[in-house]
Amino acid sequence: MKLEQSFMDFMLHHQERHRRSYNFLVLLEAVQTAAKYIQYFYQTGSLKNIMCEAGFTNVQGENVLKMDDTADAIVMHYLRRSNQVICAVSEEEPDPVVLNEDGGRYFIYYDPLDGSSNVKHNLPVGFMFAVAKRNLEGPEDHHLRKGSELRAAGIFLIPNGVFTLALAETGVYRFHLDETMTYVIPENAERLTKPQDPKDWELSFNAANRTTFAGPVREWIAGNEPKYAFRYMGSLAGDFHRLLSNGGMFMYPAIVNHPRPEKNRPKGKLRLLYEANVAAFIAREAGGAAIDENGVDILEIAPESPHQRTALYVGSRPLVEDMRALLRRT
Ligand code: AHM
Ligand code: MG
Repeated sequence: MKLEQSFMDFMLHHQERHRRSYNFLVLLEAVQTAAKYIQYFYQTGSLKNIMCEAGFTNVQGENVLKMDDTADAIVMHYLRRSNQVICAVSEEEPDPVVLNEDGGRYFIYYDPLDGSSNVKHNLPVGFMFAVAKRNLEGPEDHHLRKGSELRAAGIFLIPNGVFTLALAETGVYRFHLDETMTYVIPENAERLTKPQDPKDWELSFNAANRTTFAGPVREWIAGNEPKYAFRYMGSLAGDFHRLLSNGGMFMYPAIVNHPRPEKNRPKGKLRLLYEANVAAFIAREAGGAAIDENGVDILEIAPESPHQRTALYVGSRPLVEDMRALLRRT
């Protein structure tokens, strides 16, 4: 009988090897417990009639689904119970939520259910999160942290039961849910940091928006599109998941040429703290890169507000650098 290594066993040994605290372990235990509940509710969501709209909008003016609300309540509950979190920023909460002001050690930024348009079809969505540590040396300043200060970021792909975790200066690991709802790391796990073969690279963006992109981006697409396969699921969590294995580039550029100017999104669509930073941090640990519309590293953007948006180009370094050169030329 072959028994795989569980996620908690992996983390315990990782923390001990690097002489790190168990607090982080407790936090991740809360995060993975929340992910399993989201998984369960998502799998049976159509039967519970929670895959539909909740009847209100969030702080960003988007229609909230009952499932969004359920997922957020689950995550917040387990984060609060963990006692490890000083403050949490959620896509579904208007303001950062203070959970354990005195005893908490971590900041967490999360999107409990990324890829809303997939929900009513039961297609893949993601619970995405990023973790930064409080200032242990001096008084806590409560500032939103830059991506370069993150200690970890991860994506639970739901309902597929796959969990990708990047740990600072350590690498990227992938876990799968087994028969007992335990995340395990298969013995023959694929290495996500290996250089990918350019013949497998894929491009991923919403092709319906292509005429609305800035000139350099359209130029890049025209020159590169024929060379690669094209895949788009409409969920960053799912699309980025593919790229981690195959390589290539996911992009959600700024929308600047929409025929209806009110539909322009000069700052992009995706949120910096709990979408772009999560992908950018994982990409960095896997050897890739991520930039915004000005060619600035996503991880170097100093956040000014919890729900700030950014354009995003993330994936294999040669493609991202190529795009950076074009964006910087203008
Ligand atoms: P959400 O957080 O409301 O689900 O929106 C974010 C999602 C990303 O997962 C995805 O990459 C993008 O929005 C898809 O947008 P579009 O439907 O415009 O292609
Ligand atoms: Mg989202």
